[in-house]
Amino acid sequence: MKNFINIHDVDDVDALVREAMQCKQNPRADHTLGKNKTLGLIFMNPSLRTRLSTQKAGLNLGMDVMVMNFSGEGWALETEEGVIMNGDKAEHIKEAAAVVGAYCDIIGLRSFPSLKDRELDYKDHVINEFVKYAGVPIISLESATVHPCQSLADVLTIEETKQVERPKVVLTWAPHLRALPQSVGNSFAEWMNRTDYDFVIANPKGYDLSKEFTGKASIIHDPDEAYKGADFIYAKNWSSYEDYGKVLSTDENWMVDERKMELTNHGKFMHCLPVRRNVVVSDGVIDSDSSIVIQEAANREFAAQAVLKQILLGIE
Ligand code: AN0
Ligand code: CP
Repeated sequence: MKNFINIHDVDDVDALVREAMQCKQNPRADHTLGKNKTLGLIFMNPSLRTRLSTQKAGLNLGMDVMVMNFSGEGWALETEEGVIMNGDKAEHIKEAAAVVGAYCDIIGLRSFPSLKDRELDYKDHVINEFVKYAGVPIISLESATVHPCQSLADVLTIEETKQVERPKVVLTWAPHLRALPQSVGNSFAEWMNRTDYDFVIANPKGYDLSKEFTGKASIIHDPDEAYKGADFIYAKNWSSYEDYGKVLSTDENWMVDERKMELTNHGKFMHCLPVRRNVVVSDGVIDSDSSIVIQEAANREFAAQAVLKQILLGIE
């Protein structure tokens, strides 16, 4: 594997999930593989899980790890071509990417969308500029459009938890006060399309994700209908793709609650975290035995490790 930007970088999802399971069984088994290799983790936005799990994964493989928050701590980056840089941006992304690449063997990068200009966001310009100018493999730690490290951990979590061969998995939109990216939903959908699960997306009208990511999923606008018989309820808020970046609804009927979970087949509750309690999910659900959010977050370490391992094997 050269880069890990989205699902198209993965030939065999099953094999990568099996790799992550092996990392989980013995995290230090390959602790010399990354010796004398440096992992740089660059964050343009906040993070708890991605930052710590990817750092831990690098350490498990014997890598040296450097982390930098660009927002607030780095120079403000200009990302457009050909501009006269006489405004508030001190450094161009071309130099920044090349310089980080000079210090690192692999770079992880988080860069959220603006949620203002759909066409620009969906070009995923910042991460693609890093791919172009850093000269080393790039791992997406959530870009403007997808969050593949999260999705790999999600598939791993479903695989180790499912009670039936072909579970019904429901990605449900849930309310939120702020405008959030579509990345987690997009990514989960495109990874689900590479599995054999019965995959359903439930969201209010006006919140359909791009077909580029939803693929063959059935899209339902009634939560009760979607929850029926579900083995997994995967909740996430996203702002509108159609009316780009807008919060069109905060309808609390879409919050994951005990009543709707009763409609499922003893369904498990999943969320990538961070989650707003009693907005996205009720205390009763997230504190119940059906919640597997901590297992899911813990699996981020092994998902990141499987990806790092594949990339390290490619650069040796
Ligand atoms: C981010 C998002 O929705 O993309 C990160 C999730 C992993 N969430 C928030 O900003 C709350
Ligand atoms: N799920 C996830 O990516 O969490 P962080 O934003 O805390 O990294």
